[in-house]
Amino acid sequence: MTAATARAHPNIALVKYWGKRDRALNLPAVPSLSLTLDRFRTRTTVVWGVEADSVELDGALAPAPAAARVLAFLELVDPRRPPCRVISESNFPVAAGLASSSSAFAALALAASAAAGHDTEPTALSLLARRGSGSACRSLWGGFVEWPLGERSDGADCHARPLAPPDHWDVAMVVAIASGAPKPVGSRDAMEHARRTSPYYATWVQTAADDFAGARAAVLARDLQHLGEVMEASTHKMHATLHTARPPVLYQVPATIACLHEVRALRQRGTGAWATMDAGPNVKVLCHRSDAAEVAAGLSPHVAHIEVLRPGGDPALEPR
Ligand code: 2P0
Repeated sequence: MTAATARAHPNIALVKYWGKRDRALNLPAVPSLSLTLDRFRTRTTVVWGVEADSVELDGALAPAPAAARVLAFLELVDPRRPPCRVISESNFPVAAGLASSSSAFAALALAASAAAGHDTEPTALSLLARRGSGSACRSLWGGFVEWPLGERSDGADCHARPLAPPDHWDVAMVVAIASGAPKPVGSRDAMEHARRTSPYYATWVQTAADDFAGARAAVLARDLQHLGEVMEASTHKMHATLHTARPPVLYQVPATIACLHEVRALRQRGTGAWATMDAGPNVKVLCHRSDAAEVAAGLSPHVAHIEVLRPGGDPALEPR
C-alpha cells in the first residue's frame, strides 16, 4: 500500500475551451488560455492498494456517477491498478462555478501518479488530467496557462503549458456569485449540444485562434484593456453558441445581467474591469489588484456573495 496527497488550484478560462474534436480523448476544438487562482484548492489523497475501491468527496461517499468517473480515471493511470481509496475535499463551494473539475482532476492526477510510483512531471500530468476533464490540464501550473490545440490524432501533444508565472502581473479576479442553484445542463453536455445544433458553432471555432493569439500577446505585454476585450468577446461568443442551440441553453439569471451592466458602468467611470462567464450564472471580473475593492463594491448590491482572488501557484504534493 502506498499513499499520496496533492493540492491543486482551479483555473478560470480567459479564452474559453468550448467544444471537442475528439470526445473520447477530450481533445479541444479550440485553443484556450486561463488564469490559475489562489486561495481556493482541492486536496486529494489516493491510497493505492486497499481491499476495495471507495471514493469520498467533501466528507461523504461520492454519488455513483462521480465515483465511476474517478475510478475510470485511475484506470488511465494504470489499467492493472489495485483497489484504491480516494478522499477529496475542496475549500470552495462547487456552486461558485469556479471550475471545480479543473482543480479536482489536476489534484487527482498528481496524487494518483505519485501513489502509483509513476512520473509526476507536469507535462505528463497535464496529458493525464486532460483525460479526466479538459480544463484540468491547465491547472498543472500557476499563473497564466495556455492550452494549444496540438496536432496529433492520439492527443499525445495536446497538453497545457505555462505562459507567465503568478507574479507576472498584479491582477485580481472578482467572482460575483449570482446563483448557487444547480446548473440546468453540465458543461460537458452543453458544449456537445452547442456543437451539434448551433449554426454559430462553426464561427466560434473559426474565430478562436485569433482570440487565443490576441490574449496571449496581451498577457505577455500586460495589456489589460486588450486582454479584457478579447476575454469578453470569447465568453459572449461561447454563450452565443448556447443561445442559438436547439433547444437553447440560458445560464444567465437577472443578477448575471445586472453584473455585466455594472462592469460596463465601472469602465465608463474609468475603472479597468472586464467580465467573463462559464457554464453557469456567475460573473468573474478581471481587473488590476488595486481596483479589486472598487469592483467588488460595485458588484455587491447585485449578488449575495463576492470573492476576490489573485493568481495562484502550481499544484503540489504534501510531504509524507
Ligand atoms: C473552460 N469550461 O475553458 C470552459 C469554459 C466551461 C466554460 O472547461 O468535458 O468540465 O470535462 O472536458 O473541462 C468546463 O468543461 O469539460 C470548461 P470536460 P470541462 O474552462
